[in-house]
Amino acid sequence: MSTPFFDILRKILTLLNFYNKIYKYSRRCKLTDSVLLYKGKFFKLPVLNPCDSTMKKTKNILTVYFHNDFDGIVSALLATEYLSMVKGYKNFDYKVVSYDLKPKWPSLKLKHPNAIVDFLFHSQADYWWDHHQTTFLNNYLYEYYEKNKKKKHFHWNLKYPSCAKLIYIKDVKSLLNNVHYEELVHWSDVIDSANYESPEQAIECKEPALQINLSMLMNKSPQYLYYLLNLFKKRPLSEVAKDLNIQEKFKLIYKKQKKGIDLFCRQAKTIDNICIFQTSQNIILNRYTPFYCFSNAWYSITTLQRNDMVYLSAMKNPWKSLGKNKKLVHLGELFRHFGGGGHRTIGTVIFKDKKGTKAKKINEEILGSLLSNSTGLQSKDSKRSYCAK
Ligand SMILES: [Mn+2]
Repeated sequence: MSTPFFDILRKILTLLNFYNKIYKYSRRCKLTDSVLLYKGKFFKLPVLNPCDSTMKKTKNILTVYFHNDFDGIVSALLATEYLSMVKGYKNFDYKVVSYDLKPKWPSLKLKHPNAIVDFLFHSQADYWWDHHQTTFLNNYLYEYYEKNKKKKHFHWNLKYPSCAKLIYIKDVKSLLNNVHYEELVHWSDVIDSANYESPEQAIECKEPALQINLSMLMNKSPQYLYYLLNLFKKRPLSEVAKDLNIQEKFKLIYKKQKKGIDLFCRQAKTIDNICIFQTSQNIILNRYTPFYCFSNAWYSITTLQRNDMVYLSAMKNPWKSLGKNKKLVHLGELFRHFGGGGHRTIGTVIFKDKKGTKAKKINEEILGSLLSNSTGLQSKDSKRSYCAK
């Protein structure tokens, strides 16, 4: 049956169907998307907008993921040097990473090309350098590293005190012998492995590198770390440390640290060369304060009470060897019994404790354990070395 009426009706229906398809498709596409109608179907076309002209440029930008500390910054700088001199990259973007990222790090999508320095291994890494033992978050990542380490530029070596040293020795030293970089690497080693000559060096921060490092306690924003990276690139540390922005932060944190030292010195006690300190005051305490105040102490036990929370830690004096007959207490293991952890020479535990009864009990047990491992070998009790000054 073909009358003009039905012909018109069919055309109207086809048109309506057509507009309906366009409407439905446009809901799925962004307004800027180009659409091609072919054999009654719609196809999305590759976007050709102004962004496209920058596509080629962005491809050449290498993203450097670096750890948010002194070693991380120097590592980023040295990796940049290698990647530009050897691999020909000209443009770099920097992303600061911290251990807060740990839970989501393995599944995080990284930009390519990239380099990761002084931080956890990632299966999408193009270039990677690290010196941490705990760098592989799961077995799959370790196996992936083992399989690809020869094909890709992956460097993992635990013997280096800093990642900066690893990059410098493996990839940079042969390209340029730069006194300025040697200085940066030296201080990365000292800071990252806490290898200070004395408690005075660690606390008083007379060296430029240590002042810069302390300033980061005030500000660890990506902007500030990137600011430091740029300064490290251009000037020696003695000049960088004079920067007013850095000095302002350093002086502020140094003043707060000094208050902590004074309180510590007034209130801490020693029992058989074990230095004990407890406070509920809101202070900043440098971890080496006990051995700055009591240089003869073997160990320190520190309890900080903030509101309901207790931060309890113990540390071995890194500048004092215990002698042949003394058994070193593995503090990390000891603290594991109380739900904490740590390394051989430092143990920490954080818990909720309103009345302080739990803190008291743990304190006693730790003290008991340290004392029983050093009985009969105590030297004269510690004197207040700092307060005497
Ligand atoms: Mn490091």
